[in-house]
Amino acid sequence: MNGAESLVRTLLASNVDVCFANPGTSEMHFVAALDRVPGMRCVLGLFEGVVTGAADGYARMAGRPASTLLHLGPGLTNGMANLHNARKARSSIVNIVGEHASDHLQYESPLRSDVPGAAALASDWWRVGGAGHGIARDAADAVTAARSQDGQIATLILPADTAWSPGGEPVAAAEPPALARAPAEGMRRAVEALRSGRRCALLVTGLALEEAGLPVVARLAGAGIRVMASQSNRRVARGRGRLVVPRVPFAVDQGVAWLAGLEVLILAGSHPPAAFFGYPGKPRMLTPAGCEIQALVEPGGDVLHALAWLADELGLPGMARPVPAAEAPTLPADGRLDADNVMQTMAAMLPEHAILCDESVSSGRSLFRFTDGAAPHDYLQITGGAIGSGLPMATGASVACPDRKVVCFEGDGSGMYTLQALWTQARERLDVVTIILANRSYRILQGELKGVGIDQPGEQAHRMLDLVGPELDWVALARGQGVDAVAVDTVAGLADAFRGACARRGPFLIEARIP
Ligand SMILES: Cc1ncc(C[n+]2csc(CCOP(=O)(O)OP(=O)(O)O)c2C)c(N)n1
Repeated sequence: MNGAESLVRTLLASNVDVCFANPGTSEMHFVAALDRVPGMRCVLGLFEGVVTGAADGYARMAGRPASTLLHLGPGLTNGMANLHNARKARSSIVNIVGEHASDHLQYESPLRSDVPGAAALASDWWRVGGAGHGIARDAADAVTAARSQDGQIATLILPADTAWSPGGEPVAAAEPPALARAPAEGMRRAVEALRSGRRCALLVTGLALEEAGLPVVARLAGAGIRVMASQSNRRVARGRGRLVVPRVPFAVDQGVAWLAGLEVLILAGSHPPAAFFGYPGKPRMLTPAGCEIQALVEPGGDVLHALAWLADELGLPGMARPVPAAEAPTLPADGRLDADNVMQTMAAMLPEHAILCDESVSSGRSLFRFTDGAAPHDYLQITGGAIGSGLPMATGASVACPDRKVVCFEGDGSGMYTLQALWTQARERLDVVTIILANRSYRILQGELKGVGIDQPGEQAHRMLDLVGPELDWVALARGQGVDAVAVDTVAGLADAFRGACARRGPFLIEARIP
């Protein structure tokens, strides 16, 4: 057994049985091992951003890591933006990055680069494999690291000679250490604040917003405690019957207004709510000046334990009252499509237990308003602000949950970063419906330009922010990759197209033409 085979067997023994891949020469022994060792589902992505974004979507829905296979420094850095998004989500990923043979690295060959330096950019754990531990131990450690602290990015750099040299016996990854619990001092301060009569809020994220976490959150919210969710979260259980946990608004002014008057913010697994960007003359933090910020439990810690403990300490009943019913969305009147009626139509038609992947950018402002009372679903969003996340995320989510319909809202600008994900969806016959919000612009950036004080953009600025001349033909772009597609510009057209897409399995794309 060579090192590559030992590595694959170790991944399988550690319950990592999907590999999103874009290989090259340095990974050929690994590729060959995939043939010799049955059990690994290999999914080819035609750009590394697809590979890493799919691994992110997979981890969010499967609750365990997939592996990726990436080609040296350039392959890893091509996949960096979605690794960054995944890291912000605390998704669990094991990257295997090929590297030159150890005795070849001394030469200035074309693909030689600083792979550990690149790995450090978006990994919580990384190691050059084969140096002392044996590749099986390295791989097992990588899996344990990826599963630690509620999800991390682990990158194992695999020198080619390590892959072709004899490998040791495969091992199974050790269980990750238990999640860190809230310290008693933090708990005491939180209880004291909540009992003090000061205006307090609890900011939650992570597992608190998933199906198993919401009842714990409901105990607190049901007792009148103001509970809010971070602006971006890994996965949120939403829709009919589920507690609505309002999110900190995206826009600075809205966020500041929303948090105005707050005296204590208690963080449960979340970071303090900073503005997305620093703008001239605007605050950097959304909380009011003087607001006390307390950490009940750190990011990556045991949020569910902390919240349940807090509810117990406050003497709250074990079961919350039933969640107040949100209004069920209805189909809007027929007419020309716009961003809001797309969201309303889709909310009204969302299939039960769909997975909703959201990279709608400026078009999705009303999404939550309409989907609060939609059919129960899981909501996945871009978490690190690096666009190009939606189509790959939908791809990976569908690999993790083949029996659930995946619906992906995708901006036309963001979609172009990683549109090759459609080819993977076609090849793997994934049940994903993509709705392209075709407004032919980087609409959000047009607003951002105003936000930094430019009211009269010139010709150059216009040309940097619109997507015309030529217009993107998403139906052709999809069909050219094996995904059937249709363009619509009315509510009735969208409803018809989506009904058709739901009546069948497999990928489908709807270009929703909006102003
Ligand atoms: C990797 C990366 N590059 C560039 C940006 C800057 N950026 C933010 S939004 C955006 C355009 C998004 O356009 P689209 O998806 O069409 O959504 P719209 O703004 O039209 O709603 C760009 C280029 C980014 N966030 N991430």
